[in-house]
Amino acid sequence: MARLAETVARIGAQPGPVTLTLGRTALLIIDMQRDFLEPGGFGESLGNDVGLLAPAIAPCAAVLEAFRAHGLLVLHTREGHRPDLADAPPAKIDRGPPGARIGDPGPMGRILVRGEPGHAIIDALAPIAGEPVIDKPGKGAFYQTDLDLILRNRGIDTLLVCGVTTEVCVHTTVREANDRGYRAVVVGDACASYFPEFHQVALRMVAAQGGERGGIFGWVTDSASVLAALAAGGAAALRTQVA
Ligand code: TIU
Repeated sequence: MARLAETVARIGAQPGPVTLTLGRTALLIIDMQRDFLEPGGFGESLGNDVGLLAPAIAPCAAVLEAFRAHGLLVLHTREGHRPDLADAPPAKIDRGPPGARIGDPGPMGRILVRGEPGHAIIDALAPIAGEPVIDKPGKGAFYQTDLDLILRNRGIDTLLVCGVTTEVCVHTTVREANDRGYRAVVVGDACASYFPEFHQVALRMVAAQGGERGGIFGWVTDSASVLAALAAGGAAALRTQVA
């Protein structure tokens, strides 16, 4: 009996379509936390307009819903630090303005500290049981985390990557994934940046220098293409089951 997990899907992407096995593919949602998306958190403390990240929420939610509906693996990351800040590099703490640095009290609790309200993933994308949440101290989701171990244990070879911000934590994670042998597919409209031009260029950088087998760091697609591919894959698996 054919299962969706064994189904091969083809997603329209740049620099060309990407073919993947659904059961070896995971959705990785990067840092969709209140601290980055809502006023009073880390993103705003760095001088950013957090409203610029809002357009990524609905596409992210749509892809998340489709992955859940198909029973595919979803993982979430959160950037943040231990309450004692023992894992926060002094250079990173010093970057913020006095009074609004990592660990300082803000409207959503201590800025970028685990367990505080601002550290939580926004309600619209809240993790559910069975979805690993990776707490990371840095920009990259592989740095000082057990993400690689979890992905290898699940037989994952391809990551669909959504989240914020495109050129910072999404890009760092995609680069780390690429060096570790994973295929990365960035869902462009499900990512956002405080700097729209950085968002655009970051996406172009992923798909540049590419050919039929992807760009230098992977592929760039959009949420509509992912939904279409999953719907077609689900239908194909069902047809094989019925036959
Ligand atoms: N500042 C900025 O654009 N991003 C970060 O600090 N972290 C993430 O991107 N998650």
